[in-house]
Order: sequence, then C-alpha cells, then structure tokens
Amino acid sequence: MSELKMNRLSRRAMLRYSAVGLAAVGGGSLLGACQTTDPNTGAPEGEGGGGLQQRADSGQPIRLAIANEPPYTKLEADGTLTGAAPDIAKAVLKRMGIENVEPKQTGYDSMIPGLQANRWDIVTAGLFMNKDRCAQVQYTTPDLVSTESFAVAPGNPEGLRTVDDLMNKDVQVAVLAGGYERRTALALGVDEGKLPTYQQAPDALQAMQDGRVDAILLPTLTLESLKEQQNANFEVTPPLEQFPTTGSGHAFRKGDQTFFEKYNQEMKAFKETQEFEEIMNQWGFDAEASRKATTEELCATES
Ligand code: 6CS
Repeated sequence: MSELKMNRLSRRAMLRYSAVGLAAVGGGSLLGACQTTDPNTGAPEGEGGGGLQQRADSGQPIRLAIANEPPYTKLEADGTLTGAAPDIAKAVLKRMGIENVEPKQTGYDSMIPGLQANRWDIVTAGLFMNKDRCAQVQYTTPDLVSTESFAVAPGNPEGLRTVDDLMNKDVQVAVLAGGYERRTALALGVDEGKLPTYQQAPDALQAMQDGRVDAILLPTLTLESLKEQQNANFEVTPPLEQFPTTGSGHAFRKGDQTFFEKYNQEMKAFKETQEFEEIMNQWGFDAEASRKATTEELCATES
C-alpha cells in the first residue's frame, strides 16, 4: 500500500536536495469532480467564493497568502514577495497577463479559513496537501516536493532521529499551529502532549534555545534555511523516513473554478519550462520531483 522513496539532502549545499520519488500512499483521489458552487454557501461560482475571475478582470491585485518561511516563501525587508512558491505563482500569473499581486502574510492555521473568508485569493505558501486540506480547497498541480526533519541541539542529546523515537521518548517537539507536521504526526500515532505549537519557525527556534522544547519538527529545507538565517547552533537530522514525502500546490476556493482551471493549465505548462527549473534550483527544490508528483497521490496523505 505505502511505499516511500525518500530523498536525501545532497552534499553540495544546505538548501539543495534531490527528491527522487513520491510517497505512493494509496487510497483514492479526494479532489473529486470539479465544483462550480461555493462549498460553504452553495452560491454559484464567483458569488460566495470571492469572484476571483472578476477580480482579475477588473485589475485588482491578486492577494497571495504566504508564511514568510524561506525557502518556501519569503518577504524581503522592502516588501518584495519571493520564495519558491510565490515566484512560481508570479510567473504563472504573468503568463495569464496578471502582474498585480499583493502578499498577505499569515500563519498556517489561518491560510484556509482566510481563503474561505475572502481575505486573500490564492495560498502560495508551500501548503502541503493532505486529506483534510484537499477536502476544503482545490489544489493545482504540485509545486514543491520535500521532506521533514528534526532540529535538535548540537550532539542530538535525546537521540531523536525517527518518528518511533518521537513516540517512544519523553520529549517535547515544537510544531507550527495549524501545520501539516502536527496533523501528520498525530495520524502516525504520536501523543498530542508531545507537540507544543508555535506560530512561526523562529518562535519554535526560540523555544528550543530557551530549553522549553527538545526539538523542532519542520521541513528539512526550512530548518536548514533557519539555521543559516539566524546563524544558529543546532543540527538538522536527515529526512524522516516514516513521514510521508510532502508536496504542496497552490490552493484556491472551490468556488473560483473558472480562474482555477486557467491557472492550473498555465502552471502545468510552466512546469515544463527552463524558467521553472531555474526557480526550483534557486531555492533548493527539485523540478523533476515536482513534475513526477500528482495532486491525487498527495491528497491521499492521512491527516
Ligand atoms: O503545510 C504546512 O502546514 C507546512 N508547510 C511548510 C512549508 N512549512 C511548515 C508548515 O507546517
């Protein structure tokens, strides 16, 4: 049923790794048939769902939700929106003739509620697909395929290397509020009391530096980037083999079907270009892994 072909960090650089495969986690697609009504209100497309096509047609900015968590998403000090997912989104929108975009920084716990409440238009944050999320929003073709690791104190005093270690040891491991890691760890059988939540990755790092937690569970590349940005003294474990390979896409309201279809078509075409490879390489992701991944497989991840 479940065969994981996990990827490893390359030796070349902290932020580069090669994802050679994708978790084949079985189960059916949860994307289901295309919906043309808002799932919450039942209103026709564009009414309850925010009318993204109308918004684009009238030249209003397309609001992109991000976390500001490099290399997935990054907000420069001057307000420039970048990072792997927003760079891909901007390139796709440009192919659609849209250059007016606006970043909306938020936590992972607010991304889907804020999308449904029309506070932004697309989540371009490396929001990993799972059963729960795929039931609420519609995801494009995958963009970023990646892995998960622990950040631990130098020397890894608790010997945390696997999900079994997390289950068997008396440890506190920081995760993010509303994050994929928490739900997936719970689905794998980890005790809730071991997973205190923090709003952003730097908050989790502060907790580890203060000795409030023993480790942090986050994407391998997030932890490598955090270490570099903050010049912090911690170790990042090799990717956790028991954790499903993660994969994000860009998330839309189910009511914005017309715009979604065009965007998804452009994104699929963009993924075949050299420009896509350059963006992926720049941020340390693997274009081939992204091309091989499917929304259906990723949406079958237990959560
Ligand atoms: O999808 C998520 O919830 C996770 N995505 C990223 C890029 N970082 C942490 C977060 O929990």
